[in-house]
Amino acid sequence: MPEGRVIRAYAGHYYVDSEGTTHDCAARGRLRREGKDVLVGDIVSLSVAGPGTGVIEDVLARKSRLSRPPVANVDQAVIVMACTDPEPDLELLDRMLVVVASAGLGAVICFNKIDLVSEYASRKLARPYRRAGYAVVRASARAGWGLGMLRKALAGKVSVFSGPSGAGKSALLNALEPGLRLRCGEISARTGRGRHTTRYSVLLEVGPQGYVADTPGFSRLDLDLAGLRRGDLDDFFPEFGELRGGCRFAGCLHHKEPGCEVKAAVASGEVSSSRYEHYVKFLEEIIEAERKGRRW
Ligand SMILES: Nc1nc2c(ncn2[C@@H]2O[C@H](COP(=O)(O)OP(=O)(O)OP(=O)(O)O)[C@@H](O)[C@H]2O)c(=O)[nH]1
Ligand SMILES: [Mg+2]
Ligand SMILES: [Zn+2]
Repeated sequence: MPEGRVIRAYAGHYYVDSEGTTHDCAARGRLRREGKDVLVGDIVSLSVAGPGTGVIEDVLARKSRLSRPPVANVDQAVIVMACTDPEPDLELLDRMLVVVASAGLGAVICFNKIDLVSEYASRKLARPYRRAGYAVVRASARAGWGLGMLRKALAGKVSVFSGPSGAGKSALLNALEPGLRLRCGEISARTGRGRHTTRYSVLLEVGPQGYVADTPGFSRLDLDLAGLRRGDLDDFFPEFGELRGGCRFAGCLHHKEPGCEVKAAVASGEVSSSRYEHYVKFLEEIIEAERKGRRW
């Protein structure tokens, strides 16, 4: 039985990409009775009924499931920050990196609008993240720079674009896939932001076997760190990784403890002080949330 990926769901129709064709499918009633809903992003098995039509027979196990937007099997978030206009919000970027990693997803950082700043400035922004081991793309949707790298990062994966309004998420998608401009317009017209009918999402095919959800993932609502434990936060700062072994105390939070190797690396400039400041801010937030949680 062929398998395919649900790229769009609308009013009981599921559009399934399988073997190079998009099939307009219904779902077997049995699936609903078994409590199996079909989400955009799902891998399904289908029986082909006629040319371009079929029936979804089963939903394969999901790797992940996002609720906003509702998409299954997302592999990674592409976090887009403008180098300027609007000014980059590095605290938001670092927070998103923690949230994305704790959701089990990969991250790609895209510093966009490099056409508006000096090369020195955009490299300076990217450096701490490159050094921490993140995949970083410096791009300009306007000038068409960095698109090859971005396309490569999207290939073969399901991605959501995240980042503040005005960073250039839509512009980048349109630059990546010129045919999208129309489809994007069409989709946003039909989704109509203000209406209450926005309960479906669409995957857009970008590059070879790459899919991007049309709705930005991770709104500010999803960026609460309260679910994390204080001792786990440093797992999500990859540049702390090997240093941690050198801290004097096992379970060092790299905050007020003496003999902390992470703090020493911040002092020597090896670890970015901006990244460390955000770590401390998040840590204090988590500790505060743990305190509140304990009060009853
Ligand atoms: N100079 C320059 N302008 C850009 C670039 N990318 C996007 N813009 C402009 O920045 C503005 C915002 O871009 P959008 O793509 O709409 O931003 P967005 O991230 O999709 O914003 P929301 O949909 O509100 O979340 C638009 O006026 C774009 O033309 C770029 O690389 N360089
Ligand atoms: Mg947009
Ligand atoms: Zn430490």
